[in-house]
Amino acid sequence: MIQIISTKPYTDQKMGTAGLRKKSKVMMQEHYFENFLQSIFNTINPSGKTFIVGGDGRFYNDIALQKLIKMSAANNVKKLIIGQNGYLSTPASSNLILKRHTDGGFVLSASHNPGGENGDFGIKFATQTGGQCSSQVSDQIYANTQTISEFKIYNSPDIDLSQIGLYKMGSMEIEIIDPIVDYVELMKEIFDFNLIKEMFQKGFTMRFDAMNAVTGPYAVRIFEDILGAAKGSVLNAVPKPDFGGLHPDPNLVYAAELVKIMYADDAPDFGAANDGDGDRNMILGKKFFVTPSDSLAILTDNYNLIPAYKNGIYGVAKSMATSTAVARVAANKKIGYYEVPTGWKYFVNLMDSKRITFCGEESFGTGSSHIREKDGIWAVLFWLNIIAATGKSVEQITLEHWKKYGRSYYLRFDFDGISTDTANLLMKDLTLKLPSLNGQKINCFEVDKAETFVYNDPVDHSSTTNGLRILFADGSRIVYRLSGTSSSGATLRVYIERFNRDNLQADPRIMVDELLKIAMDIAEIQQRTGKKEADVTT
Ligand code: G16
Repeated sequence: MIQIISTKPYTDQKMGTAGLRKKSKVMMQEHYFENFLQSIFNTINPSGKTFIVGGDGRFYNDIALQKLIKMSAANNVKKLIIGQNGYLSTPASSNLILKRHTDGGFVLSASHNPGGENGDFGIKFATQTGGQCSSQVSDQIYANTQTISEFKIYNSPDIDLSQIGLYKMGSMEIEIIDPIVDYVELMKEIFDFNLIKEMFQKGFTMRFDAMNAVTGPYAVRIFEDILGAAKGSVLNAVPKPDFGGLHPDPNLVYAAELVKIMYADDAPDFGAANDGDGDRNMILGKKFFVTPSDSLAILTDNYNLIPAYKNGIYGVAKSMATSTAVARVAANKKIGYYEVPTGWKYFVNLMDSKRITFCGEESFGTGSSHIREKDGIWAVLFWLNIIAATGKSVEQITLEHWKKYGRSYYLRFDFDGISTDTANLLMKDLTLKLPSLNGQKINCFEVDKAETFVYNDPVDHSSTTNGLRILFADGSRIVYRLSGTSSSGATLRVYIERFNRDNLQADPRIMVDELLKIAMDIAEIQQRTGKKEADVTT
């Protein structure tokens, strides 16, 4: 029953920030998916192991899942635990890896990238930690893709994934499970569901935009069925292979329907959105947006309001590019504080070694050590729990936070679709230029430090470089990075932060404008890319 099929390597199967992400049509090339999966198997030896499997329901999920099942059977995997209909959000998958003590898992998703035949497809591979594999492992997998000559696949009809139950393919067991139930149980252990329920009974209103992606069924079950939010509070609740044409990235640009509702005069009390695979979140109040960096700081400052954290938290971490708002909270609370490269995988060692409980990133990700991935619905429930416990609005909570700690005005500017060569040369030249900026005064900003960011992991002692940063004496910062999640070409990200202790309600765009000009000049962005301004600002 096991077929051994000859194949030839593809040269472009290097994982980025979070797994392998490509255009769907690239992924659909002959043996492309099979080569990559067999390379993972060749690296980790899956014999006798158990994996959690699911996806965000995007185009090609159904076909890729059947390939994954058949290749697992042929590679002697002991058992696959699969979400019904192939659905599992990234956080639900991480939870199951830990809860069922499996050897890892696969989520078929390109996360916040658009789906469909002309969109993107991806594969996230997690280890038994519940977090995505380390760069060392992904380097080995990539090396394997460069020499692969054959893959193994079981010759068998497709498995029907619509029915919960136990099945077999050869000697491999297949368990099809409800993708939601274990996740709901976990959320109930963390948050005060009764308190939130009472708030909805008293007339509190919310909208959650699932963006036609995987969190729809989770959100309907939790917010509407269990907590009692009004029916219809969850928008775009049915996962669709092309996300109904939406770009499932929960930010002010792409979650346009929700933003329109939340900025209307009759806006509900609370708004939130999640991305394709449910690990990102955006938080909105009435005509009010909370940046992900501020959200991390506010959640950390209010940990004592949440049942699971009320006895204390270990510490907090952020990606370097994320604003420094949470650093001030950590200093005030006297808890550990860490800055890591972009990529949730860098938080895993810190969580496993109990150095941190919370972590977050500017890219709309927040989470805690309840799992080893960022968690969109967790962040929404955290906010609902704070609102229920304090009786304050999103805006009030945020304004009070700024009054206590000052405000980091923060925006990210993305320059998309640059040729890889242009982007790499820009970063290389900028790296060489940075030391000459040290101590210089640019307009009214004095450069304190200009450097390549180097992260030395305190647990496994690995060293990673990620991005360039210019730190100014007044606490402002400019950070440059190339995205590791583009499916083609390069995206240059420029992150600007300007700290202010007193002027708390200005327009962020105006506040960061001068620094943006400085950032564009220093990196010669217009001369090198032809772009006068960013394609997307978040
Ligand atoms: C992934 C990673 C995040 C990262 C984000 C953006 O998120 O898990 O850690 O912040 O990509 O990365 P980049 O700036 O390199 O594009 P997701 O939600 O896409 O899996």
